[in-house]
Amino acid sequence: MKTKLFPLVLLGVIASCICDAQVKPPAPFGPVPSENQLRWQEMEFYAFIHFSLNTYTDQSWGFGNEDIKTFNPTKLDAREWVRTCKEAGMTGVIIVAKHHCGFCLWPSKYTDYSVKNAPWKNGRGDVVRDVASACKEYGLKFGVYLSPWDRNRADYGKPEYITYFCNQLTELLTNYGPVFETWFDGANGGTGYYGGANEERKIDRKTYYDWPTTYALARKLQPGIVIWNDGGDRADLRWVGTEAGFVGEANWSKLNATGDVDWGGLQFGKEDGDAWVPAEVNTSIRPEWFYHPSEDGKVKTISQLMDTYYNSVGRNAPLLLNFPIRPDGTIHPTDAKNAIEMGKVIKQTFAINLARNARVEASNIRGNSRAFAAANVVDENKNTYWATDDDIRTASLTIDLAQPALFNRFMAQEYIPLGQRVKGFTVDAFVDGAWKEVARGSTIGYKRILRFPAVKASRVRFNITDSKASPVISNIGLYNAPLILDAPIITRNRAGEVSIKSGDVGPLFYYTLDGSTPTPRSARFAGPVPTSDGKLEVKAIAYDPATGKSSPVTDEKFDICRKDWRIMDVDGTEPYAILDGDPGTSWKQPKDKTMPVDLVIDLGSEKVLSGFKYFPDQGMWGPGVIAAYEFYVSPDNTNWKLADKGEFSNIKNNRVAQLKTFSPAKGRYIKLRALRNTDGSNDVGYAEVDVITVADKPL
Ligand code: FUL
Repeated sequence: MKTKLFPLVLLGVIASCICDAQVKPPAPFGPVPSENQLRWQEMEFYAFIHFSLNTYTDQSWGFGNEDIKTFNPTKLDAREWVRTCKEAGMTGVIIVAKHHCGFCLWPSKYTDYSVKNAPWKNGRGDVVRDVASACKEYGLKFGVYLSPWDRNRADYGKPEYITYFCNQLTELLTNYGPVFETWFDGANGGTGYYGGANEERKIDRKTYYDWPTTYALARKLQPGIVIWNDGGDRADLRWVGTEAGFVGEANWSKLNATGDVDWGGLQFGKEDGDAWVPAEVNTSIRPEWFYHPSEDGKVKTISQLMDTYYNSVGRNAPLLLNFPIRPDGTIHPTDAKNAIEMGKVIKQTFAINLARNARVEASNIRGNSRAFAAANVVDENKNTYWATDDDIRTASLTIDLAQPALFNRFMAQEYIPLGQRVKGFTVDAFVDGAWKEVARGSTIGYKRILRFPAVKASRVRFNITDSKASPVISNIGLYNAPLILDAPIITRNRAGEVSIKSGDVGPLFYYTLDGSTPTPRSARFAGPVPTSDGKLEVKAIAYDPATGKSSPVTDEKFDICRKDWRIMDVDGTEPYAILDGDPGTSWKQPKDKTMPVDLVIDLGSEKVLSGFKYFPDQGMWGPGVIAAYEFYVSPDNTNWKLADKGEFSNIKNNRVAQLKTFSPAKGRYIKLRALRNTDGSNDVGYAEVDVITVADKPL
């Protein structure tokens, strides 16, 4: 019997091999990445470094006439920078070799406006070389940013400048070893020093730089390079239309090869684009790109950084995170610490894939072939994938974890060498005998990660609900991320409803309204909490049910509810952003106003006031931060009494909420008069304005 069975089994194996061999892989769908783009996409997380004469002048954009003699970073150690990047889990570094001011961090042969004439190392330093060598030493890839706009050059705007630009590019792409990426920033503000001309120069962004020739040069000198460009001709990578650190929830790695791209195209890509142009999210660890001492208190926290990570790497776009260098040549310790901590959180989060080698069943397998089996998604091999028959557009995988496991992150990857296909999916967990949806998304691309509150289940279902062609999935991951338990943020909107949130997805929030300390036995926040019109104290904690750990307590005190307030002499609803309780939204006075600029508010009824709060706009450009003020109170919007006047000291350096108190004054109308802002212009903006009332106290 045995002897007879053996040849049969063998025959079966041979037959199935033949069958496997006969099932062809899916044909590529639409545009696909080049090898360089693929290699780049897998880098996922790498650094930008901004350092120039701006660092010494506290500017964002140098004019082009800044004094080289200021450049003396006595403690510069590029190995330290790169070590920080490596510890943060980054895979490369892009150094800003020349920013818009034209100053070169390498001793270019073609200009005197470079490190060779700086006091640093007696003119013998080369920051670009130091970074390239350190990258080599630590195994990180090296890239360069070379600003096309050059405010120093007399020939900027003329054809000669293009020769100069290409000469510089040649230096950078020849003398420093392999370069993985080059960045051609499209910013151009027009005005500049331009060799002493001090004028405005306009160029035609589409034709002036002759991008086809420049790209060809870059590719000839560095065959492995990817080119980033947000203007001009289509390059290998695209900007996402914001420097705030996110790409769209739907993110197609495609655009059309020609034609202008609108903001939506940058954020979301083009579903039916004919060229592979993936997104890169670039953002700084602080609000600005260059170092400003005033931002020392504004370094992104771990939960903000992780949010950025999920909104970039978790949405199919590598993250380019910037470190501004200080005048002494070092990275500020807070920036380094937070980046390294972020790297640790990423490592911990994705250390154990609970789905690895789990049993997986698919609703359809391409030709029933083992080559395209469901198990390929849990083998953690980027070169194998699960594929379906060609006519399939919806399909599902059921993952059996054998044991119930707790998880709060889902990761999926498409096999992008065959194009980007999926346009909708859901994730279900089998809980209490029924399937429950825990997360949903639209596109996947190279990598998609979804966050959701932790769920315990032994079976998970991944449903592709819509796809442009038969789905091809290379990897699936399930993880249990440690929650980041920041003290929660408590806000109260104009209607008086209280909301509680924190940077992470998953913590539960418990709160009290009676001044007592919240615990996991207090009221659980499940949506906006209506409150009465009066003063209110809310205390809250974030809580991780899996570990039983709590965050520090946030204790927020609110004054009267602002629902009856009316902002006088303004149009539309936008001004009410300053009463919505959200410091992230703001309103600016119309441009035609000149100082002093008044904001008048009708409180709806008479109140006894003893102070006010002003939260300045946190935005980067022209926020109109009030530096000197007067505050008036009136019973009738006609007769005004000055209640307080003064300055918001240090508001330029530290844009935090300002609280001013004064002797009680009765009135129904208030007027916040801006006398001067922090930059000497007429801009006036507000994120929030509030009052302090004296409860039922007769004057
Ligand atoms: C922008 C520039 O203008 C900024 O200064 C910075 O270099 C950033 C990365 O790109 O467009």
